[in-house]
Amino acid sequence: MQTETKGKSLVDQPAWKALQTHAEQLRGRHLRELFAEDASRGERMTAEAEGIFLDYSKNRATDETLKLLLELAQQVGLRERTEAMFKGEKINITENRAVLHVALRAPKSESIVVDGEDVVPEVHKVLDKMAGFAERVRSGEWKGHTGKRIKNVINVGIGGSDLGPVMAYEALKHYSQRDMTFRFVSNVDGTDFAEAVQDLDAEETMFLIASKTFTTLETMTNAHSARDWALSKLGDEKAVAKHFVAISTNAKEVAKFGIDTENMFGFWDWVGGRYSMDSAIGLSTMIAIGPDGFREMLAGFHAMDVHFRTAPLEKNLPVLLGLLTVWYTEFFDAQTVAILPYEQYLKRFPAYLQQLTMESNGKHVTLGGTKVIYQTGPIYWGEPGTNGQHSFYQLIHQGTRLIPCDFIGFAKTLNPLGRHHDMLMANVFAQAEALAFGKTADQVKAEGTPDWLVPHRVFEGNRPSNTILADKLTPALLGKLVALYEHSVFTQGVVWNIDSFDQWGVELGKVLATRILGELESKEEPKLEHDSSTTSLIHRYRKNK
Ligand code: G6Q
Repeated sequence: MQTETKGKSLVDQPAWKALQTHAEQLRGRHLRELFAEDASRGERMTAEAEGIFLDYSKNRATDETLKLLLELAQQVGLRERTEAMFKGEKINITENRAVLHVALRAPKSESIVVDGEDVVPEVHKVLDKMAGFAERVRSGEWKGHTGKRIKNVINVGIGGSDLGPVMAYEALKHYSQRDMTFRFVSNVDGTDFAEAVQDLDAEETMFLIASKTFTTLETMTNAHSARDWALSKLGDEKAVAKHFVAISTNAKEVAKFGIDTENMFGFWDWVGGRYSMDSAIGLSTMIAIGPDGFREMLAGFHAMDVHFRTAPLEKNLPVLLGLLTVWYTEFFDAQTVAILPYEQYLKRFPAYLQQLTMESNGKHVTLGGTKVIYQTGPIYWGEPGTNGQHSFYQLIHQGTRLIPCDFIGFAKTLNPLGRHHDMLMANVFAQAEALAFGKTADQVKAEGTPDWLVPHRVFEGNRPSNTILADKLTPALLGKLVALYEHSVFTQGVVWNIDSFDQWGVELGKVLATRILGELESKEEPKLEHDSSTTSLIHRYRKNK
């Protein structure tokens, strides 16, 4: 088992030490100076691949910073660890699993062997089965129990079995079959299910029960409520076969639920939940945009995989993004990263990234099990622009915290409407500029501001951001964008020497509530053995429910 990266703790790597010293020197420097000293900075500190352009010049970093960060990547063995992932080695050591979301988008011609078996043909077999099914639903050939066409698709899942599908559906709505309705039920709060079905006709509704384990409390509860709802309207057990399909790795539980395993779409234990939107978990996406669109998305993912695996580190988009995140997290005490898409269709992208990044890198021990002595995964958050500008940007501009931002924008809109798109994009550029350069007291005074008001109107600037630009939002582009962040997260995890692919914190939540549920539901007064706070909350709830 690997303990510390190449036998050394991160903080003992020569590049880490050099970065510490370098960060001290750079801390007092302003982006205004860095730009003034170097006229080519804005053009030079950029990278482009697969139609994604990254301007990282507005970061508090110099060529020296990048050089040291890239050295660090080499010293921690980023390349070797990347190869280990792509080759199917069991890099998720706490679960003894390979980490092969890259196999989900590998072309048929590739071969990736896990436990002596090439997984690529299996991947394509499932994709073909999904495609056949999606076509039948989209064309109306697949009929509900009473012979009506399926018009409504409801994905029932949570976490990785929900956030990816919702995000992708919203992102690619423009390409979706518009005479169908897609909804997503995740919360065990009955309101989520009740609202999702309240205006739907059960005869025209299909449920996709998406759960890798098929044991997740929330999903199973919602799935049973869906079954009860459908059967109460359709009145026949046989209806399940026409209105329910399962996406899971657990055929036994699927059959127990009453879904014919013919109507089950499988995946594998080497696909982590938060890395599964391009597996069968993406069935709702495929029904929405069609198999061709889905394959375009996979091709986009794959193009970014190849870029990540082969492009030189200094031109490698995920590597650059990942290393800059490490830079701020470790040396500038940044605690969060704001994801700011200026594209309405990406409205669920920040929520999706929250799981991808925080479930992956929210870890406090190294692969070897020792407590880290540095910070790991930052908090990711965000909202689409320009809405955020009228709410939390105030704190990013003038608050006391350093919040690196990723702006995401497109040259073309999918909905041209007067001047809207130019206005939207003007805001991207203006915000990034204002954050970097700010407004000095002299500038504020020159505007005729009274002295007492000047400090309030000063913008310090020197607040870092990346700007990510692409042509327009397509299925392929979405695949590239998601893979960009997946591999950025991987890069960060390799530097921090943590297992980015387990989630013991989530597992804990899965068992904790069960005991209390019994106590809330028991007819007799339960004997409670909690702390005094939990005990009194349970008593209060039992009294008032
Ligand atoms: C993701 C996590 C977690 C998982 C959900 C749903 O990486 O493991 O978010 O996706 O808990 O799990 P099931 O798909 O097994 O229902």
